[in-house]
Amino acid sequence: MEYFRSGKIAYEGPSSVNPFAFKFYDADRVIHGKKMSEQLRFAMSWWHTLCADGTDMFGIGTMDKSFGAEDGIERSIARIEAGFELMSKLGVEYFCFHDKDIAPEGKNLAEFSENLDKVVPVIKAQMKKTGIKLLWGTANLFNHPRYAYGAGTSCYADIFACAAAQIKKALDITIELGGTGYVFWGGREGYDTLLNTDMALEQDNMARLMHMAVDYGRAHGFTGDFYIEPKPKEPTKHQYDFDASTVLAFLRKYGLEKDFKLNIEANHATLAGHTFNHELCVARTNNAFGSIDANQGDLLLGWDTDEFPWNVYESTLCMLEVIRAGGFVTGGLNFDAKSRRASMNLDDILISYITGMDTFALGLIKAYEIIDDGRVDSFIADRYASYKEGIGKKIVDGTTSLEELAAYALAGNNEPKKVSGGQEYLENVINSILFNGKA
Ligand code: XLS
Ligand code: CA
Ligand code: CA
Repeated sequence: MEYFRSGKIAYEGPSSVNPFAFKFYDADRVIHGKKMSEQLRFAMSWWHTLCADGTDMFGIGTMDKSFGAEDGIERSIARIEAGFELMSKLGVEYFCFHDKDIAPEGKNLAEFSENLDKVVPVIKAQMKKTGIKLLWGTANLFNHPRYAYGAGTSCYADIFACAAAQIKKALDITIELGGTGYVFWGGREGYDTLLNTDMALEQDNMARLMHMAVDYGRAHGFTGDFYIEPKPKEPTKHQYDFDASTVLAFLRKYGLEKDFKLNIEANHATLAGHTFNHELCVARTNNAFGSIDANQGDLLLGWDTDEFPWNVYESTLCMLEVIRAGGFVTGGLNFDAKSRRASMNLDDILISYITGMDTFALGLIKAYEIIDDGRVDSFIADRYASYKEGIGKKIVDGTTSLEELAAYALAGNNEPKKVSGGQEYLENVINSILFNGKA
């Protein structure tokens, strides 16, 4: 049975008008010594793609995600078939899942666990058949009413234990399926009012849970990375994992920095009042760059819209950071994105992925062009050249003091430098590269 009516999506080049073809993503094209597919490591998000039906605060679902099957295990299995068909047709080589996406929750945690045991072998067989791999797994610790006050940060120890049980199982599955990452996104790990919240205990407990996950994972053969995915708000007013810097401080406070890296999501960066590339740069310069949830928000809306990315400026600046970080190791570009509620057909899903993949393929091509062009990097190098010699070198080498610097400045080296910061020049350079007609 086939769910998606298109055949395998082919690369047809920038002049193609076929919506079911890639214009820029050419999986086997080698750029800077490595295939595009190996550099981009695209992943499908199970939840948005196979489960979300367009339900929002104001209305019921608009999309049929039953895949012709009754609710229950049969539907989970139909979703597996549809998901692997979609990934194979698109040439998406990885997927990401929450426990709750792949099996029905049943009446209680024990039944959920049994249901998971029924579907995991089916996923494994499809992985073997298609060669598609698991990028990362996670536990959904935010949907069930038991997690209304948080999971690892719940005020109730029994609920903390439920979270631990779900994490253990999701880690078992991640290991079983050979996943290279395990994500903590703190869905309800935050608070709405400090009037009822013991912030210190909640954060200590969250760290305790993460340490237990690391100990368990490492003892059971998980060699990949644990990731924290920052997000500033939604669903709680104040999420503990606010942004990359906040998460780094947390990891270091609790001695978790060796096992954890960051999973940066574009839409979460903008919700935190940052650019996407700011968050990536913070991760990279702290040796904590791990993976990316590729999507985009709408700057006119203050919430997490999880749109498929089509902004090539953003994808270019993102890929520039990824290249500077040395590329993905365990991570990849997971499309944590959904077609709009009014884009309700299965064709829309295909077109959404094609657009997202092309956007990042073009971003990769253009990021390398910016590097090869050299004007941006040499501008930055010139701008900081005073730290390469003389007093600047002494500052960088740590061989000077406040007294020496004061004497240096008072001796007359204190005039403002009327040198342009060059922002408009550099923006001009970026546009000239983006629109040079090469791709
Ligand atoms: C929600 C998050 C979530 C995580 C995984 O905003 O993006 O989907 O990526 O739990
Ligand atoms: Ca995400
Ligand atoms: Ca999101």
